[in-house]
Amino acid sequence: MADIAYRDLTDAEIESYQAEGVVLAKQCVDPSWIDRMIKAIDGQLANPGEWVQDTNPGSTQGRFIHDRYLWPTVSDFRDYAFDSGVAQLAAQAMRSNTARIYFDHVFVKEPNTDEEFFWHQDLPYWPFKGTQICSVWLSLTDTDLESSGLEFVRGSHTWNKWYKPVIPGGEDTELGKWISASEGEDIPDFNRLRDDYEFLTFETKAGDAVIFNTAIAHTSHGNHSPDRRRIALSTRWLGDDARWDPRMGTDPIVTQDDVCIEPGELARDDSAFPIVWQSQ
Ligand SMILES: O=C(O)CCC(=O)C(=O)O
Repeated sequence: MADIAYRDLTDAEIESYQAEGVVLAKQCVDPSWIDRMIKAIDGQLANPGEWVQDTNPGSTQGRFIHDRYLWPTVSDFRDYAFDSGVAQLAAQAMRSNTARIYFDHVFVKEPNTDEEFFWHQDLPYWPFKGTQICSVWLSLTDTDLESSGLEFVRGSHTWNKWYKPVIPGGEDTELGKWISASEGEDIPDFNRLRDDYEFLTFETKAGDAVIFNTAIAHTSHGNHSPDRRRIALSTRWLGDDARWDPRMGTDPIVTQDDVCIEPGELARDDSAFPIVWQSQ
């Protein structure tokens, strides 16, 4: 366990994460990770993994790509997950004694990409239950709302809501059909409910992280910049109270066949979900 944070979260940042469900943590990895991971991501786009989704393969404009679960097989992603210090930040935000890696997720929106990421919570897609589960979304390029920064419904992680996962446009795919088998209520179109809820959005510089609870409703808008790429690397973390819960429709990257724990047990499978950081 080599994970030593570039910096700690402050008490105020931890408090914000807990109350709002999300916090912007400015400059929280060594700057050398930025170029290294952009190169690794470009390598990944040229040679995509098993789980890639790509709206416009090969183009440098109008293209939204996401790829995930890279740390088990690609050394740069493994090094980032284990050595950049983001596990410690996740544990601090969650007030957890441990942070186990679940998966990593690359999101690239090339210039002039209209695709929005629909409103969603992450937890209904994942085979876990618990309150100490989060993402550390690292901005590798600068973002604002125009260039596809993230947007959140403030405090929605506390609503005790379970919104059904969807893959818009992907309903006919194997994965889309499987995901549509999930439980839950339809998520409201928060874009039409601007007066009824409070929203949070952040301008980020490369090296800033947005850390958010897996139950918070969030989206990303299009990248309307004519020339700026939007590149982010999100890592997904399990804290002390995360329990294995492989329901119908959850993400098939890790299934019951891949773990040595039973449904309902704490996610203490050191091989599938290794501990990257723990308190002394
Ligand atoms: O970066 C994006 O476009 C979407 C990010 C997101 O939804 C997530 O990390 O859960």
